[in-house]
Order: sequence, then C-alpha cells, then structure tokens
Amino acid sequence: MPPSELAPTPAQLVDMHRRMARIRHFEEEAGKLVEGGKIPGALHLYVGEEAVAAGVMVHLDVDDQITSTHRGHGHVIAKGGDFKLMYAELFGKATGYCRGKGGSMHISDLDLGILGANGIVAGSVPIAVGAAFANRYRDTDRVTVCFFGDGASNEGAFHEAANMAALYQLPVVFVCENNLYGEFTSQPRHQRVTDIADRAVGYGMPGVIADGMDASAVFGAAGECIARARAGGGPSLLECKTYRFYDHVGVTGMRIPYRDEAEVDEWKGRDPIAALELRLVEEDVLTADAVAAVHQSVVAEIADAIAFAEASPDPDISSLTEDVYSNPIEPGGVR
Ligand SMILES: Cc1ncc(C[n+]2csc(CCOP(=O)(O)OP(=O)(O)O)c2C)c(N)n1
Ligand SMILES: [Mg+2]
Repeated sequence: MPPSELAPTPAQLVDMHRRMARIRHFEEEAGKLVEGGKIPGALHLYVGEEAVAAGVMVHLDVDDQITSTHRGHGHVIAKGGDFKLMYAELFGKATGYCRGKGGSMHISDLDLGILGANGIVAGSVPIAVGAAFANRYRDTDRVTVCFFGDGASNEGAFHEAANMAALYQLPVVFVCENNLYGEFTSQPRHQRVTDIADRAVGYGMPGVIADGMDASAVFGAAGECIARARAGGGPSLLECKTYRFYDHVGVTGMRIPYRDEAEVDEWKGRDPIAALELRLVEEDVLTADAVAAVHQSVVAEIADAIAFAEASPDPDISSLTEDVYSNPIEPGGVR
C-alpha cells in the first residue's frame, strides 16, 4: 500500500500531543513508583511508543473499541481512561479499575470501549475479532482496534483471528506495535520476516507500515484502515515501527544485556513527543509556552491522581472472591 496522504489538522496535532504527554507523564511517574517499591507487581512501560496509541485513538469515537496488551497503559490513557482509577489499580487499591485485584495488565473500561489489557500475549486478538463480529451482527458502525506486539504476531491466536477477520470482512484493525523485541529477543531472532505487515497477504487483507515514532504517519495510516473498516471494507494490518525506551519490565528491568546502548540512544533521539513539539512550534500551531502549559497541567492532574490512589483504602478481605471467575474453595475441600 502507498503511504497515506491523510494528514492531521492543527487541532488534531494538538489533540495527539496532549494524549502523548498524558501517557508519557503517567508512565514516568508509574516507573518511579514501581522502582521505589510503592507499586507492587510488574509494569510494562509504554514510553517511546506514544505516537502509536495517539495516532490511532484520535480517529476513534467513544463507542469504538480497543483491546490491549500487557504494555497497555498508553492505550487506555489515549482512549480516555481515568488517571485516578488507573493509579489506584496499580497501587492495588479498592478504588481502582478492578478494585485492586487486576493490576497493570487487566485494566478495562467498557463505558469507554476499552475491552481490556491482557497479560496473555496475543490473547486479546481473538477477543477483538469476536467484538468485531458482534458489532457487525448487531449492524453497528463500530470499529474495534486490536493492539499487539511483534512477539504476539508469532502466536497461533493471532493467525487464527486474522484469518477469521478477513474471511468475514469484519470491522477490525490489527495494529502491530513492532518495537523490535519480544522480551529480550530481537526480531531477527524470533521471526524471519522484517515487515510484519507482509503477513497480511496471507490472510487476504491489506498490510500497511507506518513510522511509529511519527504521530502524523500513524494518524494517516490508521485513519485509512479505520475508515475502511467502518465503511464495511474489512480488516487491515497496520505495522508501526517503534521502540520502547525502558526495559521490558519496569525502568531498569532485569539488567540483561540484550540491546546496544547505541541502538537505544538512537531511538531515544527520535522521541515522538519531542519531534511533534518541534513541529507544533515550527508550524505556529502552539507556542513553546503553550506546549509547556500542556505538560504542567498533566503533571498536576497526575499528582492529584497519585494522591487519590495513595489515600484510597486497600480492598477488604471479604471482597476476595467477588468479581472473579474461579469458584471459591469450600472449607476443607478442593474443586
Ligand atoms: C502466551 C504467553 N506467552 C509468553 C508470555 C510471556 N511474555 C510476556 S510479554 C512477552 C513478550 C511479548 O512481546 P511483544 O508481543 O513483542 O510485546 P512487547 O513486550 O514488545 O510490547 C512474553 C513472551 C505471556 N505473557 N503469554
Ligand atoms: Mg515487541
């Protein structure tokens, strides 16, 4: 497919910038909290990949749906997720999205069309296709966008779901965030293809590549895929080439030497937020002061949300078996 000619308006650039700044600050603070031992569990930070979530989500209505991954905070934030409920969930508090029982990898908000992050790699792909099937069946014009990684593109669940989506021409867009690594394994060590978008031809759908460090490029490519799906033109596979600035888990992670420092620095030099800000100022869309004001307002909102989360109560022990699918074990027995 040729590169998209669909370009964002100034207002859409500003909108994407705000979504990206919201993700970046949320993640930077979450990283500090987890490194400081204040947040339990594993956090997979999205820093560096913000242009993908923003460039896609700016096209979606609240009724449109997304499915997400273990690296899902950015998707939830860009779709309108509530900072307070997110941080409270990360802290394991009763006021969190999952009442403190799900943590980072299980955040969902059905009112916002966020069908769930998912700790099972590629687990959310068939869910997206099922949602798209339901949307078609109910004759809605909703689009479902499914985010997943390069590693996930090797899973059977992805291939089965992609085949079915193409077969039935379902209104779903598969957005592959190719950050060049699955955990600590580089892409050439886990698959023969370089462009995951090439796999689309095997299912009979269009495959598109976008620079995932450029919000406008993602905007153009995603806009076309989403419009096609909404108009009944079926699914497509959009591969966004991107990079995570931090480790697979947490900030410093497990200190496994699997990436060259020079490679990391090179990608950090392509920071999608800095690049967009340069453009916003150069094109007189925002002044430098207005850009700074966006950051200031997000930082203040985040401080409030963290204070809310820290002041929130832990879940009561009596809620342990509520909202979970497993049957409670009878005293003295095993099910
Ligand atoms: C089915 C399954 N297999 C393995 C894992 C362990 N695991 C967690 S994240 C991950 C890497 C996923 O890589 P990718 O899809 O590229 O996403 P990224 O972490 O790069 O965003 C793996 C193997 C898992 N959670 N689920
Ligand atoms: Mg990856």
